[in-house]
Amino acid sequence: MRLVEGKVGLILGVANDHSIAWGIAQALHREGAQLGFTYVGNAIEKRVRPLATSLQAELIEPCDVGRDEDIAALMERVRTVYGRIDILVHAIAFAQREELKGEYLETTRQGFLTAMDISVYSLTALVRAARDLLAPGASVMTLTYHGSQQVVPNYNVMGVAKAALEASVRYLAADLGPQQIRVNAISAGPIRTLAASGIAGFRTMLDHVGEHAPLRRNTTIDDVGNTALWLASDLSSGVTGETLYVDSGYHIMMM
Ligand code: 0WD
Repeated sequence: MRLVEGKVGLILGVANDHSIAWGIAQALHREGAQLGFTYVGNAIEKRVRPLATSLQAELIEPCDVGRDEDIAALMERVRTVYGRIDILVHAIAFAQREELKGEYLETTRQGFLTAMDISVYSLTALVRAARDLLAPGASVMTLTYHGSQQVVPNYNVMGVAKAALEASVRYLAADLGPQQIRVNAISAGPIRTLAASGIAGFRTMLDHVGEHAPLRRNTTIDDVGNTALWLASDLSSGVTGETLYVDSGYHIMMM
């Protein structure tokens, strides 16, 4: 019996084959999950469709998580195609490029609200809309980064957003626990993806972590995928409201 055999997973946040969500999708597929995918915009659709099709996805739908009507339409499709959700993966974040360099102090109101809306509120919006589709035993997960806890140069408003995201995970876990639905975050080490390329000095960060992390290497999307698989499976049945680090141990280091 494979680890997530027969479970239905909905994955938001595959942009290409470097995406963390793609590492998660591959691990879930390998262990028997049926997967649905979303994309935002035509350029991303061109990349997501072939990837999703290669994993026999029955559902490939557009969804801009900044739009409630998109989220509602997505959940109606999920209801028709699968009738339930066992695994919900939120691997989405967005901040304007100009917010991801220089001083946090220079964050604009609009930049702050956009980062919060797309990177934080979207998880709550999705879970709200999916509430009656989430089956008992379901696992919801999101992706975060240690810039939520300590100051990482240039991460700025996204660090503030990730702190709010991690708090949202705890509140959602408390709300949904009585229905036996679990909500957790994976705090990944830096990985070279489309989203990461927007952060000033990302290359330097990657090199530093690779040299100084306890495991002396950077995190891969397979590392994250395998932890996500554990969170999605019943092996983690007692774990909710947690932020799990998958970062080669980097966050335990000081000097
Ligand atoms: O180092 C890293 N790459 C880390 C990423 C370390 C720790 C955490 N993370 C987080 C990110 O903050 C994000 O929450 O992992 C999550 C996934 O990010 P990723 O895999 O690094 O990046 P990417 O492959 O770019 O996927 C994120 C996608 C978007 O890509 P682009 O680059 O086009 O913005 O999120 C999606 C989009 O596909 N996205 C949206 N989806 C729906 N509605 C929206 C939106 N409004 N905006 C962005």
